[in-house]
Amino acid sequence: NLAEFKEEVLAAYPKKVAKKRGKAIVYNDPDEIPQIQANVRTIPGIITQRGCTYAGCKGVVLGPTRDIVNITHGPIGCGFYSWLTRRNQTRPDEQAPENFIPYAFSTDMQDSNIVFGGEEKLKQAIREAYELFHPKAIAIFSTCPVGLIGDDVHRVARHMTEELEGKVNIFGFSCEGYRGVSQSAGHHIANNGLYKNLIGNDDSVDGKYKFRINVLGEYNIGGDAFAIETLMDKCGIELVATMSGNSTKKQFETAHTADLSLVMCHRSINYVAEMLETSFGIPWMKANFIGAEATAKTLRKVGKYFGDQELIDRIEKVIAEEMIPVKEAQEKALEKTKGKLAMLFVGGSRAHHYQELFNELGMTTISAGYEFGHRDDYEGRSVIPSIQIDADSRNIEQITVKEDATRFKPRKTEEELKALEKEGLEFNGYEGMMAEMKKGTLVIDDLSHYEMGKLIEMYHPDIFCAGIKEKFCVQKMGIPLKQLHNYDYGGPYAAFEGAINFYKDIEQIACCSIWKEMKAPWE
Ligand code: ICS
Repeated sequence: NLAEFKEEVLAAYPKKVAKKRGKAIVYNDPDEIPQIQANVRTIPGIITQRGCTYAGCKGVVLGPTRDIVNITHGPIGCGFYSWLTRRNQTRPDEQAPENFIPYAFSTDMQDSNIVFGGEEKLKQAIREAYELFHPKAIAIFSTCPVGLIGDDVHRVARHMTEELEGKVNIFGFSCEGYRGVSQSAGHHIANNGLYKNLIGNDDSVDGKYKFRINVLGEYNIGGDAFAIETLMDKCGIELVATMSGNSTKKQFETAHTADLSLVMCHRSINYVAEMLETSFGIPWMKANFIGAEATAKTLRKVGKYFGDQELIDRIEKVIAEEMIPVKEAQEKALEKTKGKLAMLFVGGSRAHHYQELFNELGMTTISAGYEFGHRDDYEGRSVIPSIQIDADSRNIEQITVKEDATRFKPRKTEEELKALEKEGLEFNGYEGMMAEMKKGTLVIDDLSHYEMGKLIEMYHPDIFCAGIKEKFCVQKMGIPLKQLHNYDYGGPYAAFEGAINFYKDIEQIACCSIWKEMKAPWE
């Protein structure tokens, strides 16, 4: 009985904490979506799943790009812990043979740099990186101490651009860990930086197909972007830019030449989708490649958008072919997975997207939540006007984006967009997690470690999805944990190919009888 959870958990908290946490623990009703508290500061002392603003900017958004040298200005730990733990993959090619992803570039700040300033050390790091690698671009990421002591990474970027005679594009990010309440602030800061420093720098158009799209909010974890690239190629659709899985500097710079943006992870990159529309006239649609049905639906949306019969036929053919092995794998897994229960507490979009895959496995998600999602990620984009802007959000730069004087070109007229909407396409919108969860399920934002333990103790799900910080605590309680950040060692899980991988992996993990033998050390 899920209804007992909230009362029992809140009873253990001090009064003030209970009041605040109470607003973040909500019973769902898809027909009358309740309001949830989200994107507010974590209560000090509570063990949160969240990461920091630096992680969102450097690790998440810029990290997966292979030919930009990303220098962390800060103590070595920040660079080390954002160094490939997310398993974002890349595949160098002739266009961009460089691959800096395996490196962890850091200024390795010491006590003396904190006392006397670290700008000189940063300049030296940039000189060294330039001499060694001659990269096309260098990005600098600020960590907490940089903001606290007042090092100016933007001044250093300007200085070094001059010193290196403009031969390399150098830019900085004020993404100090504490700048926002979570990594979500880092996404926003990164998006602003992409727009100011890269997007639109290169007007060249090449490629083999005439239907040209961007996939935004896809980071190639475990090879997801590879699976999407292969699928697009089969359909005859050009991927101009993926942001930022398996991406290159050039992809960012030419993204404005695409004719449609598909937005996968809205949370991390919606700002870029909007900027591309405002500046260059590229419409955007929410998309999802997690789940076979969702993938088919997304492809059909693209076909409808371009309205080309040849493309539509080709897409249908691909879907029909791909669905054969998908159905086979699904039926096999379903024998064991049907009726099992899942809980998902992940980031800002996967806790929602992965419910699709669990549905395909006949499993029910009885409780889910984001670490750092905003209310619209839960309740749907239509709530945005009613979200109160607080001091923490105001702390993040809002850049003004205008129509590009020469390159703004609406890809569809108002009438064409209206007609497409009539046919069922939705632009600039999306539903949140709650619309797709059952009535009475538990939605919890910024789940605390204590609440996680209670969920498991009270409801014994068959699988718990979260990250490395939770993994072994949960498994010691006898419940298998699947990491949905880096996929443990698995993946890809996107597109048709990924769905098959996921069915197999979940069947193995959630239906393995060994978990019943597990006893916690105190049992
Ligand atoms: Fe988006 Mo981990 Fe993405 Fe999401 Fe984001 Fe992070 Fe990862 Fe998670 C992410 S960008 S790193 S889909 S690839 S910050 S898994 S919101 S928390 S659910």
